[in-house]
Amino acid sequence: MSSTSATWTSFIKSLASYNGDLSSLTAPPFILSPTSLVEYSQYWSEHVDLFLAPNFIQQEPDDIDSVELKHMVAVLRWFISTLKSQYCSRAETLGGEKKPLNPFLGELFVGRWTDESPSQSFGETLLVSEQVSHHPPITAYAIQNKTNKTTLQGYNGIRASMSATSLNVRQYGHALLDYENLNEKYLITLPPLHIEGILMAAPFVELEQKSYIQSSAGYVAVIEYSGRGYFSGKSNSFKARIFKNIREAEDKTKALYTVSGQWSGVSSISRGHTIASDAQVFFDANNSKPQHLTVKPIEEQGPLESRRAWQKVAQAIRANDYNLIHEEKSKIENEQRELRKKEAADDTPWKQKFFKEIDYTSLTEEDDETGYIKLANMANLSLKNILSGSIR
Ligand code: 0T9
Repeated sequence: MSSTSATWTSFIKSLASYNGDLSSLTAPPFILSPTSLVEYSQYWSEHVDLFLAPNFIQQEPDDIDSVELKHMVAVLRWFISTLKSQYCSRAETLGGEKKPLNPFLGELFVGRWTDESPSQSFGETLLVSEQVSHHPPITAYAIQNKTNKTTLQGYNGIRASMSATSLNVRQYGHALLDYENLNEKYLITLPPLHIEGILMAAPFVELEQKSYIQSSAGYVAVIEYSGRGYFSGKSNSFKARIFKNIREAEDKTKALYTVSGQWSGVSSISRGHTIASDAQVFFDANNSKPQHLTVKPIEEQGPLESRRAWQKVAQAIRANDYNLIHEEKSKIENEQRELRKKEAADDTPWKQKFFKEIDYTSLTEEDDETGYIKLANMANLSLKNILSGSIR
């Protein structure tokens, strides 16, 4: 620790002026991850069964709940199941949160989840993730299951600022989930977070405040996050409430369902606004292993594909070879600089391969084919300030 503590101290100082643009952060090698941020989109679908679950829900004659409400509960369960992958997987595989590789413009990550269902009713689920902006870093992604006409698409950016002991991160962007067979869409907002343990060189993520899931059927889930010493005293805690609509959400006693527990562990669900003593298990992250996607072997990947492009840097990181990391990174950065220069000279600006940018501020609810504006309005969320959870 002693030899690293000096570099760590200077790294913490550089964090003080960090704004979310990864290229401005020079971190000591032991905190570097060999994985690019463009890969993080895969965390949305490591529980494919839960992602597709709403498609397989049957309405029974004696059901109290509408089928749309049952879908909402299933979507919330899927969302909660994504959180451990999203926010704990580096801690689990690398021993702590690490600084991801900063994706270059146009960097791609593609992969697929094979059908592991006993009935073979899932079919394949595909992921394509593309770095659509470099300054600041923005990743766009789509996860699609054609068999069940289920698609998740979204984009992610961050804004960061350092406080005395932690790095505070706001995510901007949103995800849209479309169950075409059910004729239902869901808008998902992204929770703010902070990185704790920085002073001890043992960083980890804690989620905070709120995020929302708005269903096109009206139902809305409000998810509140808390860490150690807040309402349960445990890290990675949350409380989620499902309401008939956003108006009802002003009064917590109107909750149709309440879910409470740890998103990285066990949570329970009860009907109504309190957790009853006979509450059912909602999701148990310890008992539900993530299904990792499969990616082509590196030799078969194209030059823009993340693992191929970063292969040498990743090897250098694994070997802890500081000079080599720097050398290999510089090659990529210089190549990118040349490309931008050439594009400027030829007047042929870079174009996204898989995604198109939509200016929602110039669209009306009717013109917007994505359904985003309608859902954002239903949830009372501001369109301009897409920072998650910001009520207009
Ligand atoms: C979208 C997710 C996001 C990306 C990461 C903040 C962070 C980069 C963004 C928000 C995913 O869907 C979910 C998970 C983790 C987020 C990362 C955690 C993290 O620490 C990094 C930042 C940029 C750093 O690497 C700072 C250095 C760090 C090691 C702390 C000292």
